[in-house]
Amino acid sequence: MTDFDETEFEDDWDDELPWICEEKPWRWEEDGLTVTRGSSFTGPGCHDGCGVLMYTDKDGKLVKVEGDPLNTYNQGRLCIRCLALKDVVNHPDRLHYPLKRAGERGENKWERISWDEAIATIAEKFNAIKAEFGAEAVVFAQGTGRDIAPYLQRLAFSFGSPNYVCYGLAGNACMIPRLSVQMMSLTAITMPDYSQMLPDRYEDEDYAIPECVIIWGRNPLASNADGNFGHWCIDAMKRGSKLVVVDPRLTWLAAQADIWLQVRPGTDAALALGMLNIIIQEDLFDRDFVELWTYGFEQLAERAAEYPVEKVAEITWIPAEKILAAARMYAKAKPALIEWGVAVDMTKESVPITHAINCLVNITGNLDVPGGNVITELACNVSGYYGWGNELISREQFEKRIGMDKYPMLRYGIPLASPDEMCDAILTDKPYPIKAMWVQANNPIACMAADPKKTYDSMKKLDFVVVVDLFHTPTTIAFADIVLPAAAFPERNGVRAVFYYAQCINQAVQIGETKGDAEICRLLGKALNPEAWEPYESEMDVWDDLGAGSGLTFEEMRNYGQMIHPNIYRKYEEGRLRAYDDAPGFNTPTGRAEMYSTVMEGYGLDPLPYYEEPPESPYSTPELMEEYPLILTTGARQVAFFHSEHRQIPSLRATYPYPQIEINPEVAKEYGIEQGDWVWIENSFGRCQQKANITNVVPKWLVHADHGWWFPEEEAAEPHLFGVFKSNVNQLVPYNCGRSGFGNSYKTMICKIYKVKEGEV
Ligand SMILES: Nc1nc2c(c(=O)[nH]1)N[C@H]1C(S)=C(S)[C@@H](COP(=O)(O)OP(=O)(O)OC[C@H]3O[C@@H](n4cnc5c(=O)[nH]c(N)nc54)[C@H](O)[C@@H]3O)O[C@H]1N2
Ligand SMILES: Nc1nc2c(c(=O)[nH]1)N[C@H]1C(S)=C(S)[C@@H](COP(=O)(O)OP(=O)(O)OC[C@H]3O[C@@H](n4cnc5c(=O)[nH]c(N)nc54)[C@H](O)[C@@H]3O)O[C@H]1N2
Ligand code: SF4
Ligand SMILES: [Mo]
Repeated sequence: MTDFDETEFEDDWDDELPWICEEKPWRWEEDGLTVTRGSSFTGPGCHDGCGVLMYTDKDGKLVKVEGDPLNTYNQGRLCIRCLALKDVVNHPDRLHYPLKRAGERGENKWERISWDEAIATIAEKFNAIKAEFGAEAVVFAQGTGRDIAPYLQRLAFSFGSPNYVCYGLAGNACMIPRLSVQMMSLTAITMPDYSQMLPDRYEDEDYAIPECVIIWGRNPLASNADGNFGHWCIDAMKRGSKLVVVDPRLTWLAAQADIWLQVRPGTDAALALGMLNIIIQEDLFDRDFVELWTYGFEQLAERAAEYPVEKVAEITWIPAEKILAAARMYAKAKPALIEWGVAVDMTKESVPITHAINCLVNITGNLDVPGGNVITELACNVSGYYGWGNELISREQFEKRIGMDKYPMLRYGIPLASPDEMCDAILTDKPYPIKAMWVQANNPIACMAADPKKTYDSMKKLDFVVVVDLFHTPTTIAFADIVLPAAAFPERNGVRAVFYYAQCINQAVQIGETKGDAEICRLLGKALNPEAWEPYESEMDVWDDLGAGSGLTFEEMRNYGQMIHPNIYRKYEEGRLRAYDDAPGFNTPTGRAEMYSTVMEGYGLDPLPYYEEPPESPYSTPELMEEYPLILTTGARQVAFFHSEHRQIPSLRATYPYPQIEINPEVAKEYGIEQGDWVWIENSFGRCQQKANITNVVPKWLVHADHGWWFPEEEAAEPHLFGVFKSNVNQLVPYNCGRSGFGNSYKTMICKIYKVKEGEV
């Protein structure tokens, strides 16, 4: 971008660095429509804050959404879910008013109530439970990362409950394993550098295009995950980056890759250790970086030597020559980046995978260099952001957080309670009774939870449940005593303030009485603990506070559309990473990037990466493989849907009408299954039905099944619950986290398949 001027603002986060931004109007008239510039953070769900232009007509109705060409993040591009946004906002099934249950739970009978009555009733119930059982008996649950996290934690802590959780996400197996390893070994968070922190993007003189990109257990074109716009990797490829893809399925990117490593699910740690070994043995590592900035190289080299390439080929089912070629390509490329996805979290022993991949970045000196894996300046503060309200809870209450005694790593990364332990705690009343749950943007039984029937039993046992959502879901119908209508992003104001980035979310429309999640938390917070929420008299006070790092109020920030905090590379050289002094290095106990983690060692965990077979596999349970001969991976993202959302949006559903299981043509033939047949997928934990999609995307030994399916067009009331248990593949996935407390086998199960008989559909 050429027209990007730098404007200086006072800056709380780092007063040396002015934010980079450019004045642009946030609202104007065009061809009889009003255009509102904003950011797309969330609902409906997505991890990204793409710049959008929202067009409303004279009746105030959203009629069109386009990508904002002036936004450097997506540069005008949008995917189909944002293009279909008006269909979400205007959908007739949207929740418009607060509802109180009128019949028994599960009957789907509701009575409209006012916001005042809803908030007063919830506060009264929560306070009564607190008086009898303690504040910890009320759990505050969210789904995947949206912008709820800071408010929800603040709400929980101001009430006195330490139990803030992603309910049902067994082993916290999304992002938390990756984050916590980085917090322990770097005390910082990295992200692949596609120039997103530079105003002129790829053309910026400070940037270097990665010579090699490794996409590891991620499908960015569909997922745009974790604040990374998916097409950035294509931007890099167009500018010459070579591509390595680590994926058991032949994704579109795998088909374009220079090297495709078709890994057996769950064996990624062995692959990473094998690559480390090759790079060390062949002297391809960055000796200077290793000597100056890392800790534990000798021990790591010794551990990696236990993974010679032939052994790794046997474990991963990837030919040895491909592993050698990939390790050499990555190590010789300067710079190179690794973009990792949730697949590395979704095996039982996930922490050693993320640890090993981090070590690859470290030993090749690709840490915090242009075009490598960069530490984002604000990411150093990210725990501060997520820690909003930390001061409101007493140490004594905090220590009651479910699972923290058993899994001390729950203190690192984004600290949440253990979903596995929480489910058991509710069912057993141990270590103490749990009585109520506030469920905000979370659809556990349809999507997030392993073992959805056990999760269902746990939620049914609760005395009082509130669900905040855009639509009725199986979760609202089955459990809610009160349902609150949440606003989609065009219906509210807000600030997306993550990592290096701050951007205003501007309200374009009003739908019924929906409210934004922050506002809902603020209203309940005020009712539960007026003193703690005293500084926030209105929603605007929250946004002024969250954007305060820029020195601007929300109204002022609006005129800048998007504000980028400039990035300085190699922060460890300048003492920018240390909490208590300005010494060079990292904020770890050794002051170095720890490949041998002294923190993990302190917790009695293996301080080095290692490989362990998934609990169900051809090698750990050969006897079970006789009955369940196929490896099952699940939940690869589809562009049309965000998890369990969007099934009721006709334009999106038309592109993907049913849940599908991908089956290799030879396997389908062997089982007499034809394209479009309904198929049972079954293992020792349970079964579900999906439609056969016969495709060479999967090899003969693997099937892939969709996650998050329910059928909004079907009967809502119990026992049907929109058919939530018909196609839910998590019935085949148990709660079974790794020894760190993190990781679960969502993507590494085994199964058999057989045709559904007539009458069983
Ligand atoms: N088998 C299998 N299961 C998986 C996965 C997998 O790969 N395989 N992936 C797992 C992962 S990584 C995750 S993170 C979970 C996700 O699990 P969830 O987060 O529970 O799933 P979602 O469907 O995204 O969202 C839940 C609800 O939030 C509502 N919602 C959306 N936006 C908003 C908002 O802004 N405010 C409010 N109040 N509500 C909103 C939606 O309408 C939806 O009903 O699923 C997990 N489940
Ligand atoms: N459209 C859309 N976007 C989303 C979401 C959504 O539901 N829909 N969900 C959001 C959320 S919460 C998350 S966590 C992210 C996740 O997004 P990603 O990190 O991209 O993860 P997935 O799409 O689940 O899986 C990525 C790839 O991992 C492969 N894979 C499966 N098992 C393994 C394995 O054992 N090892 C390796 N190396 N690869 C494996 C799959 O074949 C798949 O192609 O997406 C986010 N973005
Ligand atoms: S990645 Fe796609 S769905 Fe997500 S905000 Fe951007 S355009 Fe919208
Ligand atoms: Mo996730």
